[in-house]
Amino acid sequence: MGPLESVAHCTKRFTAPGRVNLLGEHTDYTGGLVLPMAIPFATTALVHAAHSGYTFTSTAFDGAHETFAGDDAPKTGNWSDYPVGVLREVLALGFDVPPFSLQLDGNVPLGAGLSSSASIEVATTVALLCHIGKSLTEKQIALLCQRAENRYVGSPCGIMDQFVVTAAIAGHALLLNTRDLSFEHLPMNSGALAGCSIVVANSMVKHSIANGDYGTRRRELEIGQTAIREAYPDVRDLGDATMHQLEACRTSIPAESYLRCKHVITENARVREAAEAMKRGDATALGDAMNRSHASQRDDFQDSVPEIDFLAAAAVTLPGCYGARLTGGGFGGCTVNLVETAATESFQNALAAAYRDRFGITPETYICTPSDGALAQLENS
Ligand code: GAF
Repeated sequence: MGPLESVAHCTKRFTAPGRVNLLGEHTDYTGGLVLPMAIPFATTALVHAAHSGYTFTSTAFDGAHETFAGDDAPKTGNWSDYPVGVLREVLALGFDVPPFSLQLDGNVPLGAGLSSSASIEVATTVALLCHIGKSLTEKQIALLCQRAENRYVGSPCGIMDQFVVTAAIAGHALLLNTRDLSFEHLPMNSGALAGCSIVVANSMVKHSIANGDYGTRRRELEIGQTAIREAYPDVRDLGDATMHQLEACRTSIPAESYLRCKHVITENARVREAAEAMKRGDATALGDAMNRSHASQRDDFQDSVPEIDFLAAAAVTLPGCYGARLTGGGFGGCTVNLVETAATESFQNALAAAYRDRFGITPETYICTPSDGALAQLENS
């Protein structure tokens, strides 16, 4: 996909989807691989020129209707921090931004690990770029949105969400190398995968990556990564590291760091396996990699919760399910399931009934077709 300026017919309403990650969790801030896809939930941004100031409104997010004028709006700790953060990054590029009013709405489930935040950031960026008549590539858009989240919102996320929300194309997963941002679109309809669907199960346990757990995991990984780099100067980051190297450093790092690094190193290998399985259309191998990924998150990365473990374990006992795992930042949110299309309805009903019986909570389940990212949606509009 080319820069935004290649889109001749800039409209005033812009959309950016959410995402679900099929595999490659917590690998996107240590130079690793990820395999997400965009989902058919989206944020819409409607931009109008205004006489003065910068105004952001929404009637959708958490039922709030909030208006802020200016990029110096106080941080609120809710949805408006994301577009304000984006505006600050657009201004930091030195672009002249005339006054505007931006209305944001959407249906990406909030706090569910489906990237409602990146969806808001990217929709805002695309709308503002059109408003000011400037162009950025998909990489620049993703990095700008990540900076907005890291610097202004204060959440230490990696690059996966912003990248896939910007650059995904329908019918495909996106294999992204987060070290150099090289990527490949992998079709999800070859071989047995043609008869499969992605079903997302929402535990309704909310998570936030701005709370301490995500940052703690990052610090634990950095300790292990530093030890490996010191012992093996050729290793740039955990994306290069091997289990042999980690084992050699085991006694010099805390036990938690060892486990977190073990997850990341083995997860990068599982992403490679999964990408090959996807190319062969091998649903069994893809599902198997997903199941092993969940076990690694539960036991080594330790970012799961009992509700999510239950959903993943129950899913794989149901007919037609090839694999199930925790998706996204963790500590709640959703599982992603690879299910035979013919079995999806019975799968959804049985999983929801089992979860309700166990926790007294009604989960939501969504069939997610791999969807277009923001730039492809713009081009097709
Ligand atoms: C969250 C973050 F925003 C991503 O960057 C990524 O680290 C993910 O958690 C875990 O894989 O979605």
